[in-house]
Amino acid sequence: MKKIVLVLCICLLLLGCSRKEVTEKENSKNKEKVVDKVDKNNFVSYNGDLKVNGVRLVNQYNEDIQLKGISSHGLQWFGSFVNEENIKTLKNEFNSNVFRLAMYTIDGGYIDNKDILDEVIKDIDLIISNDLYVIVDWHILNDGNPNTYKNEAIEFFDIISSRYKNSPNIIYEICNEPNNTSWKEIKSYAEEVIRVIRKNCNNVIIVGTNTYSQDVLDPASDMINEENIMYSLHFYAGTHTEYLRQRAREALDKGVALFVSEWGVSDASGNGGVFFDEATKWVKFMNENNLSYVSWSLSNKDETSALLKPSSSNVFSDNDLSEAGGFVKNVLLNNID
Ligand code: DCB
Repeated sequence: MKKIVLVLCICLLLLGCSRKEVTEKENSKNKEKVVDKVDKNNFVSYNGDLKVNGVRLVNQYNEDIQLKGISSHGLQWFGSFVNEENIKTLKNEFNSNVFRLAMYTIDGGYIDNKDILDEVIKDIDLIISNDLYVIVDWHILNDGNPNTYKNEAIEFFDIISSRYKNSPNIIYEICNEPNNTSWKEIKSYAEEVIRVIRKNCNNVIIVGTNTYSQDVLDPASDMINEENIMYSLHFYAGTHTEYLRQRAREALDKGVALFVSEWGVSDASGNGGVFFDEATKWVKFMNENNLSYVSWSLSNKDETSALLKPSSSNVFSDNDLSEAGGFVKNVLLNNID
């Protein structure tokens, strides 16, 4: 009797092991299938929740990921360019996998007119329905110190992060370009806003740095002690050159995870140039370091950094691309390096 029980036990054990082997094989087969299927139509469905691992941005499988795309101009002025046709063009013809919504605080933005919240939500939904990542940018600029409108920022990010708490698509950019302030001020603002977002979700949060998001060495010695935090590096090729790339290299060496959430081929005013030689050096630098980048801006404003000609209507095609627009399209299609 005992023998029979023993044999039975061994049989069951063996059966269990071989079952496990089969499921493991099936799992790895399925994963291969998923990888095969990744294309622009299931970019977020495949990559899922993004994470920050050291200085690297990775997907849900811990694979390195590089986001590349375009930023809107101020939604209060050029919001009509964020529409279904244009988002599809950017995804299908520019290979963009991310779009940034620049919601100004003042100068006609959220602080001046809260109705813009409805537009932001509509735009986020449009971008999610196209399976792209979306950066929700609290676009401080003339307000310099992010603490100026900290309470409103907390209110805004609480609304958005509770509404989209289960959505892997969203990246939070909590202060576009602090200036004339200090890292101490920025960090204390960031910690408060991060606490509010973290009540709802663990999505990646980008924190701006002082001097229009150029002082990327500041966080190196005083990092924000939270998961999935990146720091923004912004550049305009006519103003920012090798010295800023060198600073970025040092910051990366010191463990500062960088995200280039804004860059342009113009000078720092958004106009002047174009500066394609310097921009090409930057693109090379970003690709070599697998940095994600987002170009300023999807608008037809009469300025060099605008990707569309002043004559362009709200729905654009190749003929509407400005010099900058043509260059940026080639960058996104990997034709420039
Ligand atoms: C940043 C801002 C962005 C700004 C661009 C280009 O500003 F994040 O809002 O965009 O870079 O300057 C420009 C638009 C203009 C608009 C103006 C004000 O292109 O059409 O009139 O915003 O809303 C920077 C970046 C770097 C520096 C200065 C600024 N810098 N800045 O290094 O000094 O003062 O706007």
